[in-house]
Amino acid sequence: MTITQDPATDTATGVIGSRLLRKEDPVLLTGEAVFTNDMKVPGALYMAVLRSPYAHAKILAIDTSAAAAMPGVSAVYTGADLTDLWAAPMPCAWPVTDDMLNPPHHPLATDTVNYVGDGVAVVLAHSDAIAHDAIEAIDVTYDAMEAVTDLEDALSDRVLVHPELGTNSSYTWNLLVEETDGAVQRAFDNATYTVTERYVQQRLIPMAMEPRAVVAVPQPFGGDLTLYTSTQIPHVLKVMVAVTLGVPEHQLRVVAPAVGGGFGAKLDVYAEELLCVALARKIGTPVRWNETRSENTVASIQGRGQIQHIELAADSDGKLTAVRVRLTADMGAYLQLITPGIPILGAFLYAGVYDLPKAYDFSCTGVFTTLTPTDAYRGAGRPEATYAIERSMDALAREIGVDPLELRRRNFIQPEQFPYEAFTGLVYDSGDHDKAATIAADLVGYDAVRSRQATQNVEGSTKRLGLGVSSYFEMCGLAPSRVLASLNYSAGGWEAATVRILPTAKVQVVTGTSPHGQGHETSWAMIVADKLGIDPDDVDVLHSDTAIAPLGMDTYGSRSLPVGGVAVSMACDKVIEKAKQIAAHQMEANVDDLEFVNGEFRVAGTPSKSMPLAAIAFAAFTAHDLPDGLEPNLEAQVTYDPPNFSWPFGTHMCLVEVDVETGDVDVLQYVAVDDCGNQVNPMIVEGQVHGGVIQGLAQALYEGADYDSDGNLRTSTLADYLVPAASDVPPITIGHSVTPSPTNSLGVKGVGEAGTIGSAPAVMNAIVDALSGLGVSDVAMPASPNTVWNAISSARTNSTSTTTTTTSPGGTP
Ligand code: MCN
Repeated sequence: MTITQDPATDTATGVIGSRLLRKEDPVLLTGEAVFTNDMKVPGALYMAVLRSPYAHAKILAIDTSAAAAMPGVSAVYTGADLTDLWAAPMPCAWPVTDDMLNPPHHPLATDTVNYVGDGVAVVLAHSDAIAHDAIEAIDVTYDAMEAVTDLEDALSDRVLVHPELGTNSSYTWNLLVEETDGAVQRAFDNATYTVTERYVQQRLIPMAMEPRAVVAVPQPFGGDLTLYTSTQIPHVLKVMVAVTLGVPEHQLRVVAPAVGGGFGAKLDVYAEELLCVALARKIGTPVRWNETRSENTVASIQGRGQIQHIELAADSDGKLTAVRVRLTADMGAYLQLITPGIPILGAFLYAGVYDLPKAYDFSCTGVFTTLTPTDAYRGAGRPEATYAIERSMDALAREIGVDPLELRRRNFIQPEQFPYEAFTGLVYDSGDHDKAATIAADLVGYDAVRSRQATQNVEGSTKRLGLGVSSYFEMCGLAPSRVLASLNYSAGGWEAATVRILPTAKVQVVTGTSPHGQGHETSWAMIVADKLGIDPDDVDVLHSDTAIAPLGMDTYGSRSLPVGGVAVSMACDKVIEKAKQIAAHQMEANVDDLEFVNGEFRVAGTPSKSMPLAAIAFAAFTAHDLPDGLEPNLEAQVTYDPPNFSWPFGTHMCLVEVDVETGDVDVLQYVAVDDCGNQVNPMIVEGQVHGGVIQGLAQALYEGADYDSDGNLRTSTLADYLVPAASDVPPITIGHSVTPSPTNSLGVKGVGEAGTIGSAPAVMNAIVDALSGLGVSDVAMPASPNTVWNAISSARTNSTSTTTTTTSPGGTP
């Protein structure tokens, strides 16, 4: 990977901004980290889940007798056996409309199965192997029904997934913003240019290195229970388990041990978590479950799954005058934790980074199918929105006959317009899109590539160069909580932090974030070290255990730094304020005369009179000589509800060479320029961007959950579902600009999803750019050689049956 840094902004002098190696890596790299599945729990019973092989079927009978009689099997339960254990259906925390339809969903199906992988029965046994053998011995009689796998067919209600609802549509959510009534239609009527595009966001299967795993351990005499689980959301999960199972919340502890990635798929409340807790309580024995890789492909949520219709209207200069979007979003068989809200998260981004007047019309219908439920996957709604606007901006550029980068520049929100109140009413905190685009263009050698293209993409050449551009906003750190309430989102947007200076001046930080690969232990230690003037090695970051960190909103949506990290910084400020009172008292100085520099309090103007933080920490511990009324000990807690979202942004560019004879796409160069405000640790930022880019690139070129018309997943192994290997990853050049956020004291914005948001449209725009000279105006994702070759062939067929010739700035006809 080539790393390029904007020299004007590479000015780190303190701990913040330095490229500190991650504190969490040695234990991971040496295999010493303890993941849920590594936990030794004497006496635990292993749970295995029998899953439906049908996408849609009635359960006529279940015979568990043979399984129950197998040696080593402790119990077998069907859905009907366990109905008394559920105090409430499985939770959906985002009822996006008041009339949203949400069929009751329990951890095991009882009458009907609604997707391949739906749980039907469980076995508890003395080993994992016995449990898996025993589920094979359960005999289920099904009456198969027609599957519903096609989104548009689902919308027609021809076959109902949940007949009791009377429709497959769960909800329709609208956002119409018009300066005056009819502004959108008028803009389209008066437009010089319009484009109408249809894109398909294929379903993706999140592939964390660690599949899910659960261990539920009840205390011997009833009462408390500890749930260890590979989750991103121990705090949210605790509340949801309490509500769904009727467990007293104060008797429940949730721990996320080392978690090997989540990418949104572990931001959920899963049937297996509820089953393990419910069964452990029922029988008073620890119960554990490990997801197999093949289960992971059907029993954990999937991402994306949308059909997008987008229309742009533009004036004679190519300035956008209106955007209209119609989405059909695949919910799958049931609504999981935030399934319905995912496309709504994108609703605010279909005008991208452009200065759109109040002429925006968005509508989304969430539709049930007989497929695995969908939910958050890295970017969650925002990559989809960015894909649609960025692909259609290229279509508009072709329509006008202007360079795609030039068209973007004509439409960018300008730096002086920030803070910018968007047509949606949301305020974008800060930005400089042209700067990010210019850095990207320089890194890719934009003009030189365009000339190479003109020379290379001549008639008859079999290798075509294409250059794709994508500019984006990443809407993250969603807050304040009352704004989330206006979207019907059931959780808050705040985060909690405690900073505790121990008697020997070592520091404990307790955070409500729950890292699973993002490096919070390092980043939070850096923030504290910078603030307190100490060594980052002297800071220990405690997280992901509700007994240690009882308050939190967890990790997702690139929120942890702009909300949780800022809370840590604020807790440092609070602890310094308390320490200052002790220092003033002990130095017999006025509090207002003290300054805190490099870890010590000094009397302003009298540098010889100082007291280090370490001395104050010990004084706070002994409490022998504190100011009257001041509580002993040096710790502060903050719960921070930010006043606004944070808005990272950037421009990605991708250079490809497409072999028109085979459809093979070779990514020659990838440039990602991301601006996430001030960077706490540039190395972690680059890692996040790098991983994110590869996930977007994977959607563009390789990955897709492919189902047959009966609802069977055809890509259920890693031989069929093409997660890119290291050798598939092209050279990635990372650059960045720094535009601090004015919303928080650290000036930071999140970055965890940026790479994924920017990358898929950059890659696909590059492919279409390479082939536009051949009449290709769209290629579906994933752009496998076969798909690309078919797109070329049908364009050739069309061009021989018409006299129209298509031209583009990128290609030669
Ligand atoms: N960071 C920084 N300076 C910035 C922005 C971020 O140094 N200006 C650092 C932060 O301090 C933190 C990391 O970058 O160490 C990511 O911070 P942030 O952007 O706040 O994102 P979160 O920590 O909230 O992570 C969530 C995000 C999401 S939504 C997905 S999905 C995702 C991702 O992070 N899943 C991941 N990155 C992942 N990385 C790994 N290894 N595994 C996953 O499952």
